[in-house]
Amino acid sequence: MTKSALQIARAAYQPKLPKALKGHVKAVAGEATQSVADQEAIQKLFPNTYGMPLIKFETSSEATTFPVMNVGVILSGGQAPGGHNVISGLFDGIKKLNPANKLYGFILGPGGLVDHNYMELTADIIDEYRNTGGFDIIGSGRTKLEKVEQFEKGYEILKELGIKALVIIGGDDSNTNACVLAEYYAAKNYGVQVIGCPKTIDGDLKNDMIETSFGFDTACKTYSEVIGNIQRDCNSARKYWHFIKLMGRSASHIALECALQVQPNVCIISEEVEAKDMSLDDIVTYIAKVVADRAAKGNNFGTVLIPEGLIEFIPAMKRLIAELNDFLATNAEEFSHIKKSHQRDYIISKLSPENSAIYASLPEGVARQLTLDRDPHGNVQVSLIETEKLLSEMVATKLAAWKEEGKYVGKFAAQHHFFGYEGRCAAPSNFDADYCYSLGYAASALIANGKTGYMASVRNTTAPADEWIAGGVPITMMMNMERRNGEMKPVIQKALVKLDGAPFKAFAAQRDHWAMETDYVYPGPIQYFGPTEVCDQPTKTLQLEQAK
Ligand code: FBP
Repeated sequence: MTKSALQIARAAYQPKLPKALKGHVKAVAGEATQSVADQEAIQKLFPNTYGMPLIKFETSSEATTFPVMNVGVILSGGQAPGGHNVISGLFDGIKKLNPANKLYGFILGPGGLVDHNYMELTADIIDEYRNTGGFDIIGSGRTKLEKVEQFEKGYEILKELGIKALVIIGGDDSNTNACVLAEYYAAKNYGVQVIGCPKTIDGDLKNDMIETSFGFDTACKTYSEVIGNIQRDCNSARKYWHFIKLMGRSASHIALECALQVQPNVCIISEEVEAKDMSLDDIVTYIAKVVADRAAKGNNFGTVLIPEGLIEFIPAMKRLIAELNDFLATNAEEFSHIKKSHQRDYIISKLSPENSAIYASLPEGVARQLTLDRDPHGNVQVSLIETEKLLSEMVATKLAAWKEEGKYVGKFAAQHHFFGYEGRCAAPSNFDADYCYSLGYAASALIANGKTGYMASVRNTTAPADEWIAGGVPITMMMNMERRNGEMKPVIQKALVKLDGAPFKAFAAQRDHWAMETDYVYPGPIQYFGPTEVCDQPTKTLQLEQAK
């Protein structure tokens, strides 16, 4: 691998660990736990892993000897900065338990376990990847581990390699499946522990015990750097409105964090749109009003942040998409015979009056995306909808109408951006480098203590790393029952933006000021070397949530 100068210098960085994980470690059990909801149903489904206590690690004066055991690791789902450090923390942790322990990585996600596709991760390999972004050390994948046949196929290879513990690094769905697997292996007495680690740039795997998912910090800082650069460009040329869509499949944590970092003129929060039952037209009117008000002051420029998942949070759009899904599923044959040029009118004539009117109001390209691009289950691929273009086109139309009515005097020219993939494999910030290494190390301590069905946790993360609290949380504690594909399933509750939470309140208190004034903040690139206030700040979200 040809390395950049930063990669070479960064390889020497020694991630910080919480004090309790530095020497000999003992696990202290807390109170027994309960699931966040649906206790009876979850307990029934997880008789072997329900109700376990919270675990906190503390420094011990006694050294313990551990027998040799091999460990497996899987990276699951979308990439998030810091995954390599979870693996290096896990590697260093298990080698400290017993230098003869081996770590095996399953290739390209959970599929690697089922297909027996693996590699041993030796010290030389690990050293190549310390403090780097990406998941390329073993690759990732989105295969869902949920069927008994997959669990059994997995067990075959675990047994063959002498693997006694499996660490699954993933988001809410992957950790839900990790918990189901832990329960299955426990019920079968297979002697394989399963431990989860909280990953996703989306920031939606968090709760009272998991303060943040790893990767959120670096991804948001990367997006905020480029949004800041765009804002400076836009404040220099003063001729464009930039419509910027930000990744985050469902929750708006990324958009909100970026807004707190860069102070844009507009940021839409999907959870608020849903709570206020806003229509697409309400959102367009809100943006157009900011554009018109700024134009009245001679400012024909600005920035608009849009969360990726917005469309599905607009109640009326949700209803339209549901009707389209049903209609096209039952009338696929007839629809396939309609000439392309007549398809739009055909759909308009078939939908219910409310949905038909919304569909007719959509720009041609978006209407087409809603009827053409469907996933293998026949559903609209919402992430392919270019919401940033949809909104800017509709804002332009509204402004043109207002101009005719004499309500708007100004020029409107838009640029469009989508920031997502460029943040998922960035070199981890100091926060993510330390947090991930600590999570991996905590996972090794959970393994050493014979735990299964736990997620590694590191808390008190706005304090210096030395004071972080490492431990484990029973995954069943985070679960509730939700309807998935028509069936009630146990799943980890997804954390959406809380409208009564401190980060949203801080944003809502300032957004009117940011809309009218050009009060942009330019965060600049992530810094790895230098003053601690520049290099080690956690996200604004964490700082606001943890503020006492
Ligand atoms: P995870 O939840 O698996 O971490 O992935 C999150 C994410 O990055 C979303 O923000 C985005 O919508 C999605 O993955 C994109 O998925 P893909 O990489 O399959 O295009």
